Amino acid sequence: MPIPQLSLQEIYGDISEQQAKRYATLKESFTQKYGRAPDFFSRAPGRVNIIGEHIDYHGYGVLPMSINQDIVCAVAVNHDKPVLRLANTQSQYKDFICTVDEVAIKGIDWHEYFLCGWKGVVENASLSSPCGMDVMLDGCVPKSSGLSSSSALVCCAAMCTARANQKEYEQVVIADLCAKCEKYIGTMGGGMDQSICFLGEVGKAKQIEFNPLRATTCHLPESISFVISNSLTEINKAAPCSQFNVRVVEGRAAAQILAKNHGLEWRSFKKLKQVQDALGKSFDEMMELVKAELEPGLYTRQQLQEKLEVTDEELLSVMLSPQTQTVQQFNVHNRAMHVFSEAARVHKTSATADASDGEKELGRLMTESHVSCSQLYECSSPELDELTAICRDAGALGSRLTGAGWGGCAVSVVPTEQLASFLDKVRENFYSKDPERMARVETALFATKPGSGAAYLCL
Ligand code: NG1
Repeated sequence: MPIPQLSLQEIYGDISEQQAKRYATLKESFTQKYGRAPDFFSRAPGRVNIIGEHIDYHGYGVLPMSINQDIVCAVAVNHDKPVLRLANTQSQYKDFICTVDEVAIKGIDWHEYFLCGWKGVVENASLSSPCGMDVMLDGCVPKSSGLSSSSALVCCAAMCTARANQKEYEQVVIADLCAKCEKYIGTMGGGMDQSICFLGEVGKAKQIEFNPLRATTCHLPESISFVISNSLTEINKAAPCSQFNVRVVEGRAAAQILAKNHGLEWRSFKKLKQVQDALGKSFDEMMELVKAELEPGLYTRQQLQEKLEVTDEELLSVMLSPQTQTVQQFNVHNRAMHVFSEAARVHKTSATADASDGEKELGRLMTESHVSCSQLYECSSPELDELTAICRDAGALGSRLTGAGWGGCAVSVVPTEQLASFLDKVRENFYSKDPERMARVETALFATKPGSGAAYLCL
């Protein structure tokens, strides 16, 4: 399916006064800034991941939904001058300008995420002389909070570039392309965020599988609501040697040791799912192998070399990425246990979600996922542990961190009839005790529903 062109109503349902004002202001700011009206608008949503954390980059399926919080770009094409001019409605994000042959991604400023999407399309479509664009961006996905603001920006930029250069993409093709080009920024992530961004649908959570990329609707119980709560601490997963990138290579190390133990061509194994597929074993059997064959605790670089019978140089080339060349210690046992158990939880969720009592099972699996993220994957934070505990005490059937973690948001599943009292209790017990948290509670704590995927807008 190509990227659709939708009306505001098709995207948001009833259009609030606030939303109508937002689009009018964006149009006006664009015209003021560039002295002409925009030619078109692109819109890409953030997402919340219900379950399946840190397993997409190991090849496993995940269960996210797109949300109404999004990034919108107003765009006019520069046919006669090959210049990119980028501006943001939020003044803390500075203007950026360059010619199309000067594009360079050197850091992690907001405009560099835009350039990732631009570069992805330009390379994929082999555009030898891409046109210039004037762009004004307006975003309301909280940044670095696990709701995929970075991918929404990359995907939106790719859509702008495609339309400005008269290229049409199928949703799965551009999703795949965006997963690859976001890596220019320095993260080694999987494809969950870009996939749900394009494949999300109003009212539907999606089970996303990779290789080949596909999405099926997961029917969730009618009686529940999802609530996002932000711990109001941020992470930067793009930094070199960030914990995120370290986790990617720890999983890869586990995959390579297991592959070598079983006489496989271990150098070609980069993801844990590849090993499971090659061995033809169930999740439980893979967890047994992890217990039997990987040492709990940390492997030093020396120990990894001995295990794999390679030199440090070879370790650098077959296992470590440019971002993780200096990592010295690897917890392969716990990371692999998390990945196999979490992938199994995604399967259980989609198998049981619409059964009678499915909501209780979903809650239980979500809480189990949080414990695994916190204890085995070590991607939680004191604030997220506190917040998810408060959410469970407030009546959530289950609560877990969502997205990369180490800060950012939690997602809770709550019986809809208890939603109001749940929100009151979380406001009281997590936010109201701290004036800084309380000042941000309106945008930090909210119920959410599956929203529309990415679209061009008819306004
Ligand atoms: P967020 O929440 O946007 O930081 C990241 C990765 C996902 C996935 C999750 C953890 C990117 C762009 N996103 O998401 O692919 O691995 O962490 O489940 O790298």
